[in-house]
Amino acid sequence: MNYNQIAEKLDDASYSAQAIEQISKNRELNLDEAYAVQSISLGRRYVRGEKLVGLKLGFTSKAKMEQMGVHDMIWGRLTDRMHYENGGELNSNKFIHPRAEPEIAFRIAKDIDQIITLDNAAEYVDGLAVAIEVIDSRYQNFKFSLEDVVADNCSSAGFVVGAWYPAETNIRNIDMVLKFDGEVVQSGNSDAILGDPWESFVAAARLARENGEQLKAGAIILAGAATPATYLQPGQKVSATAQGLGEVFFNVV
Ligand code: OOG
Ligand code: MG
Repeated sequence: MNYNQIAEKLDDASYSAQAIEQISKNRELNLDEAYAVQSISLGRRYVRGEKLVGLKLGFTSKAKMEQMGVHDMIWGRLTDRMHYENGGELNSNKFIHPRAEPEIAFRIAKDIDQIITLDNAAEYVDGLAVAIEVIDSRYQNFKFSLEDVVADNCSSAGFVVGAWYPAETNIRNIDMVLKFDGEVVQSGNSDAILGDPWESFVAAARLARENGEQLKAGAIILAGAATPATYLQPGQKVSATAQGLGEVFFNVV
């Protein structure tokens, strides 16, 4: 299989919500090749009219790396079709085996036109929010190598963002909780995310620049989950809170 064929296979799996065998079972991809496949598969979404709205980082916490058995940070692309309203419904038929994880979202204030460091990062952010990411690996049993998951756009499938708070709001060392029907299913602290979620923002800006993705005003960055992810079931109310950032939720139907 060439890159186009792999991208098509992954995109079809996502579109039809049908799991496929891990690419690595039949074809070795290195990391650069896996990102090339991701980029081609996103191209198919753009052709269908989807718009790039931001980037997400993955495996920025030990909790996530250990849950999934991988060892490195990854990044993927978010489109408008993956965005769900706070308080809205998520149709489980559109997913294979969705999981939820609590996240912190950044909203970009102005086009990023220089190298971002911890010192200038806040200038480029006009909103911070608690978010829930819905991940849905296109691979059977939610199992993959690092290259598999990168080719699969890092399992990106959905995201819901809470109310935006000012960029000055503290997001360091805050408690983060994921609840199903009001019961805590995951809890952690934002310092699990690279020691400081702002480091994720800096990393996302660097990765975007290195990969020719322009981060424009209004774009959203997901910093990566602070806790492992949990499988969703129809009928659940899924909510997340982050200390000082309020709550975000959706209902699974
Ligand atoms: C890959 C996505 C990882 C995160 O926040 O660490 C991720 C996966 O676990 O399927 O989104
Ligand atoms: Mg995530």
